[in-house]
Amino acid sequence: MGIRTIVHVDMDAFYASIEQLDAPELRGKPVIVGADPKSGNGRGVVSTCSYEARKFGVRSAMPVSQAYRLCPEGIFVPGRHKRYSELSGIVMETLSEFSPLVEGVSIDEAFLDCTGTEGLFGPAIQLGKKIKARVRERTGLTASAGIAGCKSVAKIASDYNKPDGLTVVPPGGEKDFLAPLPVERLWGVGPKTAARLKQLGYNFVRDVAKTPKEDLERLLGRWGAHIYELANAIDPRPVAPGWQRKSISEETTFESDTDDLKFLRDVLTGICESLSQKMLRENLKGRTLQFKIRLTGFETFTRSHTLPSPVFDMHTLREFAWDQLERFDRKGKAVRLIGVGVTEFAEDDAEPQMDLFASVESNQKSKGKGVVETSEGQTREEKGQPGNAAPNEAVDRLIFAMGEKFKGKVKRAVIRPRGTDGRMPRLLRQSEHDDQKET
Ligand code: TTP
Ligand code: MG
Ligand code: MG
Repeated sequence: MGIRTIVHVDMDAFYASIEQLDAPELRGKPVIVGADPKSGNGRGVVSTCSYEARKFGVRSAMPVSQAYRLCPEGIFVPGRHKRYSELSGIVMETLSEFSPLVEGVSIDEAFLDCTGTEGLFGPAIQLGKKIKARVRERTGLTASAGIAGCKSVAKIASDYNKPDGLTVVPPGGEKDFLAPLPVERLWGVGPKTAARLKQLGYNFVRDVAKTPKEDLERLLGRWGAHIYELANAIDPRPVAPGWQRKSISEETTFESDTDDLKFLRDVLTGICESLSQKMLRENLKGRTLQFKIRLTGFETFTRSHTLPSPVFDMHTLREFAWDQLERFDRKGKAVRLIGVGVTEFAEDDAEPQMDLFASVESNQKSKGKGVVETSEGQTREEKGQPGNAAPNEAVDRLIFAMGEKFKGKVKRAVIRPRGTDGRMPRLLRQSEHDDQKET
């Protein structure tokens, strides 16, 4: 592979900057996006905060109560996810002006392969300046960019001089750039691996880089080889275009810790319903289900389970979540947070075997405005296998489609095999879906 020009762009304090963009009175102030701090008694976590708030030590994922203690004068705001994804879309669109190879890695960051664009945009430093200026022009927000010959170094470079930074690592300069950085800066080295490395006497990237690969493998197992390569700026991974969400999840932090099993199950049901609708909207199906639980004292556990084929239906999610909740040994402790997630997205490979015919009653019935009759415009055909997960998916799809159509609650969805007579169709599931809900 020849020398590449890989750019990594990451927006600065993304959610908080958007809040400051939309409300000028927040500019220059410590803005903290996340759960309601409730005068220090709030129970959720911080999503992110403005750089003004970071001076006080506030960070992403910190409990809001702690953020409140560190920064009582902070302006706490709840998140507006629709607005954030809208701007994320504009950012990604803007980046695609610079290369057809743009890989979104999260809501606020992307890789671009700009190899061979010197003629158009000039040398790397000019390219970086142009990208940042264009993002600013189109969104009013600042981004930081890193440019290097591979993804892992570009990623570290974009973070090197935040906010509003631009760091260009010249071809061949990658190892020198990485050498003095602490090991935790390596992309993919989490807190646990970093602690282990330090325990073994590897504090800086240079310490890892000069150790023979075999020694690292012996000390760290399979990870050893990977870490050796990262430290030596060996990363041939291509920029894979397309925005690819890698996981989706939802969680709830309780007002006060609870051990009420019925309540916990109800909360899980709500989470699974909402997750399933989101997955449907984004056309996602995942093979690995995750359950997260946080107990009194902030101890957090996750459990995951991989299925033979990908799912998104709320029944499967709920069955999994309820089962995990029941099995989890809390050692008598109450629950502070629970959540469910799905990863390992994949195409569905189940064979559809039977056409199903569907009809829906909307909530207009309950308002006395009459039932939505099953007729051309109000039915949808779904494919599925009776008795398996598929009909559930079909019902979820249907409720979603009807919810969009009637702009409100869909009270009931019914599915019956196509071609049966006009008698009352078999009811597979009842559901309330409020489509106005912020997702
Ligand atoms: P990041 O890019 O990690 O952080 P950031 O953009 O807020 O700040 P930085 O300048 O350091 O890049 O994450 C992007 C957004 O994702 C962030 O604005 C909010 C959201 N997020 C969470 O909701 N929870 C988290 O724990 C993290 C890390 C991010
Ligand atoms: Mg960011
Ligand atoms: Mg980011």
